[in-house]
Amino acid sequence: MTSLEQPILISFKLCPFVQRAVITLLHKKIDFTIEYINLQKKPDWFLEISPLGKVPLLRVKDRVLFESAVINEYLDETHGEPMLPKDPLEKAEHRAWIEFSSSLFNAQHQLTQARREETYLKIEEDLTKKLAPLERKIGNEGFFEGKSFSLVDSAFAPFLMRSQIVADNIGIDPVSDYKKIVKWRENLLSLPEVKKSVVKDFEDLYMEGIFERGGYLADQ
Ligand SMILES: N[C@@H](CCC(=O)N[C@@H](CS)C(=O)NCC(=O)O)C(=O)O
Repeated sequence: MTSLEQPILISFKLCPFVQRAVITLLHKKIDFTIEYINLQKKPDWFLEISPLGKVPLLRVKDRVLFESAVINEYLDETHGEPMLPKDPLEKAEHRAWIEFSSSLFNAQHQLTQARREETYLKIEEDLTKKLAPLERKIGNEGFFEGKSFSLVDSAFAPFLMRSQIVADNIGIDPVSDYKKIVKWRENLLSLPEVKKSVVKDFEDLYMEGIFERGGYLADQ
């Protein structure tokens, strides 16, 4: 594959939605180019091609794909072993959990922004409640289901990585009460496609962002 034919992923270093696509690209061993932009100062060329002004975008030939879940399905359908079940009912269920994972990113982001303790605790309580059905649903072997890495694993890994970073650096971990999710996190974070899905200084950048925002979490 020449570099001109390689997909180009338009990215932002801290974005969990971008990370999902990187994980899938790495898992499928697809050659790709990554191009970082500054979301505070979006380039004109990006605004011209991004319908929602959001990353990730995947440029493939003369087309532009947006929405991480859609990008991942495209990558899955065009490369290697399928990462979604064949059975339509099971596939729909996996897609539903991928949708669910996006709501966790939002809650996790809100946690890093909450200023007052009361606001923080309310968001944390809601997030913890949300994790209960996930704990019931997931398997006990370190993956969402069974023994192989699926698009659902790819979709949740960025949330799990960020929760581990906050646990390590601040000692707060809404996931810790859920034994299966903890095991799942441990396994996913040990996989090369997940480890290599972020820039080398990701942990520092993520923590810097939290401290710069100066919210409740930064004071712990
Ligand atoms: N639903 C989208 C969400 C993408 C998203 O929210 N990206 C954020 C960065 S993490 C973004 O580009 N924000 C820029 C903005 O909203 O102006 C997806 O799954 O791709």
